[in-house]
Amino acid sequence: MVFRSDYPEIAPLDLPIHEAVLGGSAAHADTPALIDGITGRSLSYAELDAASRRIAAGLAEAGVGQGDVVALYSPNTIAYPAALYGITRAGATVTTVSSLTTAGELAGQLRDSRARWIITIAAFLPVATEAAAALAADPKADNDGDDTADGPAGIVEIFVCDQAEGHRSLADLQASTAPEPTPVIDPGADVAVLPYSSGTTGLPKGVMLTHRSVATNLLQTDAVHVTEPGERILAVLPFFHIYGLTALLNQPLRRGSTVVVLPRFDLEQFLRTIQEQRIEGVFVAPPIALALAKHPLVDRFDLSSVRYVLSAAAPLDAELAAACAARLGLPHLLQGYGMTELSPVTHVVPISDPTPPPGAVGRLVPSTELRVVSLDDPDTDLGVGERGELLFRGPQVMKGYFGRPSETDAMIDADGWLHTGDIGYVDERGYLFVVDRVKELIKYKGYQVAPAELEALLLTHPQITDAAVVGVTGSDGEERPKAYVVRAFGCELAEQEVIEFVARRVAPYKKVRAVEFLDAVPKSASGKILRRELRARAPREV
Ligand code: 4UW
Repeated sequence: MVFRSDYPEIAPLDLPIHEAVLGGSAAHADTPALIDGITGRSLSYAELDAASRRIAAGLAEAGVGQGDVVALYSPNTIAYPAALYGITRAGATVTTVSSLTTAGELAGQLRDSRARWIITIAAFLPVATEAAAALAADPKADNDGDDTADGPAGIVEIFVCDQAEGHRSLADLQASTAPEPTPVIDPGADVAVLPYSSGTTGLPKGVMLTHRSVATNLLQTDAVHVTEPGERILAVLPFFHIYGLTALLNQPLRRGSTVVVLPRFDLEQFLRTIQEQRIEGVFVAPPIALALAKHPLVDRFDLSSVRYVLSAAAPLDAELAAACAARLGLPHLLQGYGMTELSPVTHVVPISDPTPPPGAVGRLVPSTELRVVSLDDPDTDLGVGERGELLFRGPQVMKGYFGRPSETDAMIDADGWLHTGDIGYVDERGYLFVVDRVKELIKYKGYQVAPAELEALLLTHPQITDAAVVGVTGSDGEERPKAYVVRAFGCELAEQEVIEFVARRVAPYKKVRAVEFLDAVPKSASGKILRRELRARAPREV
């Protein structure tokens, strides 16, 4: 059976994302759009709108135009959205980069996305320039695995949001006297954002989200969860990830809310900011819910302004959610479910439901269809209460993976259903429960870790002949990457050496947290790693 949303159908929102988000900003021109949670500096809606327009003019003058890709590589700052919407106003696509990235990872994303400009901050210049230099040294912009370069390689210019010797800043771009560009954007075809996700298998890939899919998903989410004009929400989850980009920027800025920005998670700072800024809406991933439920510091702050806490991006234990809610004096925690490839939202627990079932990730947003199919026979559709793989169809399904048609076809079938690799069931009230994953993806604190990426890296070690990485869930409920490694004959490689080898080369959240040595990695006849077998071997031991 096909599960359909109970909410009335909506028409697609055919607007560029900067219009969908800032088009109504004149109605709350003087309201603070963003407040820096540490310095207290703020930017009004009028200032944000004007800054994004001038940045677009400056970028266009610098050569950025329609069809170009600009990498936005910055922690959360109040300047981030001005840069983001400045890029889209210039008609270009934004590829968002993890602020924890290494130079090697950044070079890979720049090359794959064919980004030719970087907007970063002064503190990140060493990594950005090293990545740009790596590209210049190897100019072959091969995006499709063949031997021919696919397009112009190399970074034209690196801008900074703040100030740095030898680099133009956002202020310099805003000082441009060039006219604001007027690209003709086709919302259904043109790609607004290109975040990276490994999806169900393999390496991180550029997820093409059109203006229409991102804008329409904002409307879809409105049915279940609305932030109010003037409402203060806390933005500590990273803007580069689709959860932060949507829940902390696009959605609240569209509604005229005030986004209080923190650059990273520090529990004391987080709690103090909630108290001082009288935060009403808090968006978290499960590790923050855990801290809120258990950490003694929480009692020292006045958190009475908080009206709701919403958790998403990784499984949240129902008891932990209840403990967190009770501590904050809330009736329950809200949850949402989404995926980069789904722009990202399909389910949210409605803020208006006084009694959502514990553990549920939400109800279907409008104009979205869900099928639950048997794991044994994908042609068999399952009904209420039955567990299977979740398939979605709707306007929020991505356009595809950039430059990877076969990976796109493996993810979205001929009838338009996107296969998530998640296992779940729908209860009799229409609430979705996510119970497991059939895909390789590991989630560490809500961040994506692609096993294939770590396996490829491990295989570059001269003393490793084979490797497999799986997620193992610890007694605290947190999933962590664990490597199973086959050592070259006669080698004495130790666990710590493997951990350090990986740690030096990847963003901190991708670190391997445990290593076990094997004689052989278990594989199927076709050579696929039997990940379930490895996961079953080591439950709860990391
Ligand atoms: N419970 C269990 C959940 C849950 C979950 C996601 O990194 P990605 O591609 O994307 C995200 C997006 C999260 C998101 C959810 C709802 C929402 O409102 C919002 O923004 C407004 C953003 O995490 O990882 C996708 C994968 O993460 C897992 C699941 O495996 C999914 O395929 N996941 N939410 N509540 N698991």
